[in-house]
Amino acid sequence: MRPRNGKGLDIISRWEGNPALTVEDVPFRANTVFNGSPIVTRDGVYILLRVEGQQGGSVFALARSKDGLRFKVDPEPVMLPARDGPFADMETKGIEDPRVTIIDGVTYVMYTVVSDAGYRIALARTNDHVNYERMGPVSEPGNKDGVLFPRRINGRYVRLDRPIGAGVGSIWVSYSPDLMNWGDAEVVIQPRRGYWDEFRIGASCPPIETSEGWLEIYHGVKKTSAGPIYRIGTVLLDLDDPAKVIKRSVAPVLSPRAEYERIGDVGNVVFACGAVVEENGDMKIYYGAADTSICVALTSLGELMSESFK
Ligand code: BMA
Repeated sequence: MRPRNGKGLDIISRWEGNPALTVEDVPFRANTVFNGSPIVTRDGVYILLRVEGQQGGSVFALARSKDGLRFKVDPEPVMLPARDGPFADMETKGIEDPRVTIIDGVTYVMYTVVSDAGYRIALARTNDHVNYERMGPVSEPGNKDGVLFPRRINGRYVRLDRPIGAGVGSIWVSYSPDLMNWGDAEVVIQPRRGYWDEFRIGASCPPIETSEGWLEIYHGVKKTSAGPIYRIGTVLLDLDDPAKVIKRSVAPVLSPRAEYERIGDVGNVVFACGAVVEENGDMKIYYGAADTSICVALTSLGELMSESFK
């Protein structure tokens, strides 16, 4: 099927220059680049990228752009798995899927650390996008897809995450006084039987504040006889109580259709880790395609809010 650019098939449109970044754009030896999170800076839009090395584990690299579309990757990775100190045992198999959130002017990265003992969520912060200070692990093993809300709610920091409980992957919310100790967890949404997100779901982008609620762009997985299909959907959460769901997209907003989403190390995957909303409401969603490249989807906040909840 010839992929069309948007309407009729998907709610959001693919940038015509996709894939925006492939391993050919990475100036050091690597296998793939995917699942990156954007950061709006004074100098343009950067993306903190997951780059998988040829040995199999992932590191983070920084790509910089003026326009949010055409990126140049820094010559060296900015964050490598810790090889000594307290974090080394947690990161033996790499660091994955960074999600960047700025809270009170501080840039935080929630990411997944992977070791033989399992995966868990960790937190780091940076002043310059190049040097990262590890703050610590912030979950038990068996939890990933941690995304921080960009402000406190009722005095507490808030995050969404995806603990695997009884084999079921649902999106949960939890709260913290200090970003390190988390509790009062509640389930927010669960996989829906018979839907595109029936097998497993997880938070994707850090929640976006709108006048109607927190817009969360999440991923949903359906198992098929040919393997899983990862798609992108939306859910709107109450501004004061994000465990309360206002609306959830019935259909996905983006499904793998383009060749670069269908074919790659893990085919049939679109996996967002962040989005940028510009002053005029235009929106760019950054997603990994087939665990092999970084792509951009274009929409506007108004379009996404009106189309995805129909
Ligand atoms: C998820 C995450 C992502 C990955 C996706 C598809 O579980 O690990 O990093 O893109 O699977 O392989």
